[in-house]
Amino acid sequence: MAARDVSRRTLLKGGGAAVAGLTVLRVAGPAPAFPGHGGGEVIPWEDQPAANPVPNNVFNLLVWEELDSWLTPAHDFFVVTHYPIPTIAEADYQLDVTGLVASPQSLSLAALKARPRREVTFTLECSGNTGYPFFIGGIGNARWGGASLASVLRQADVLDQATEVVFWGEDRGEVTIRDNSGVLRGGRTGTVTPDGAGGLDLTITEQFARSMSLEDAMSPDNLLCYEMNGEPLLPEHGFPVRLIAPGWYGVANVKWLTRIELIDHPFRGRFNARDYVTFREEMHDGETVWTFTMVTHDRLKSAPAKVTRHGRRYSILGAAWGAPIARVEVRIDNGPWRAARLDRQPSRRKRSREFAWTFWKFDWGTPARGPHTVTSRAIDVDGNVQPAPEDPVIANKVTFWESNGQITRRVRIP
Ligand SMILES: Nc1nc2c(c(=O)[nH]1)N[C@H]1C(S)=C(S)[C@@H](COP(=O)(O)O)O[C@H]1N2
Ligand SMILES: [Mo]
Repeated sequence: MAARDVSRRTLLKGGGAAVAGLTVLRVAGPAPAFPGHGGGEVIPWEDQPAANPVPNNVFNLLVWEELDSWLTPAHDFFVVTHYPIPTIAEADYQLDVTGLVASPQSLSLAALKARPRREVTFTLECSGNTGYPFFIGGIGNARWGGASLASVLRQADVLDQATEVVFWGEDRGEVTIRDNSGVLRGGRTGTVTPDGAGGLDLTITEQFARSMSLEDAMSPDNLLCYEMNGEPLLPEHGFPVRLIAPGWYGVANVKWLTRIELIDHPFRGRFNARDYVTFREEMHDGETVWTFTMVTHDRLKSAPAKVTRHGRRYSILGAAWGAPIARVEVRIDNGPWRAARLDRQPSRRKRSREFAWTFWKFDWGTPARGPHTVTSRAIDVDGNVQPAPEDPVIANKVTFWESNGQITRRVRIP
């Protein structure tokens, strides 16, 4: 389609006014703490998360009762890894831009740092967060610094037939795939073994990779990120370079990024096509059908963080994220929804470029002693409401990904 080709070329050459006018959001000054929310006695939730069954792959989870700063310190920021954390020496680091490009690139860390530095404050959430009883703290907010991905892609001179961009991490590990075809030979490195159910398993070493469309990759928000809260990335967060794709669930934010490959077909690696796929059982025209969708953009969500007591008065603090937030409402027990007060950061007026969580506060007054439930729901600037548990988008979902339904916590007032 001609119109699409023109806009695509405009995007790639950076010629359009829309592209020229866009810069990644800059946050001025130091990190706003938790303004006006200091002190008080924290009343811990009664429903504490279950023990973590995978402490090597998932750690540093946010403890909601301890939330006390708008930016999450890097050392406290949750980590999700699927393979062992690779060690990359800064001197050896190269980012290759390959595949369907006219000018392949090989960029050192120094070369990336020499490019104009961009910043974005973005709340990164794992799409599995709040999908499992142990996993309720897979979220953090940081100020990410780096170079524009779009400008590097333009420099590589992407060929017209390229449609998709694969981001390869340096980490890799063994994965076992069921050999449904029954004809796989195992390849050069893979091993085929009986799966115990009359079939065969193929075990291969797979490298972490995630793709997005070229159009999504060209978003001016995306960073080849080498800094977190003004410091070099920690090894567990992707040192020396990771992709930061603001507005996308964690899995798209590829750590230890060493290769960017332009291709002309959909990429079907583990993290696009096998893991991080949401299954729903839906009714279409009276028939039960299963739908399978890839985890992509963040979804509207909020959570109560903690209940605090000042003398006899109680308040509830929380966070909302995943979309530009207009309102947050709180429900105590089965009472009516009542408005919470939002904290607004100065940067947040440019609402379409809002990628950081909003903190909110609810004055509870002097609740009756005993057990209570606290539920929050966020409403975005388009009027969308964070779904209730019985909303079909949540109720029909059988996988734990994208669990953005309303969260209810339990607390006992002493
Ligand atoms: N190379 C690589 N990148 C990765 C992952 C990984 O295992 N390997 N995990 C992804 C997932 S699922 C999440 S939620 C985020 C977590 O980023 P963090 O560990 O810095 O919080 O990294 C993403 N990027
Ligand atoms: Mo994740």
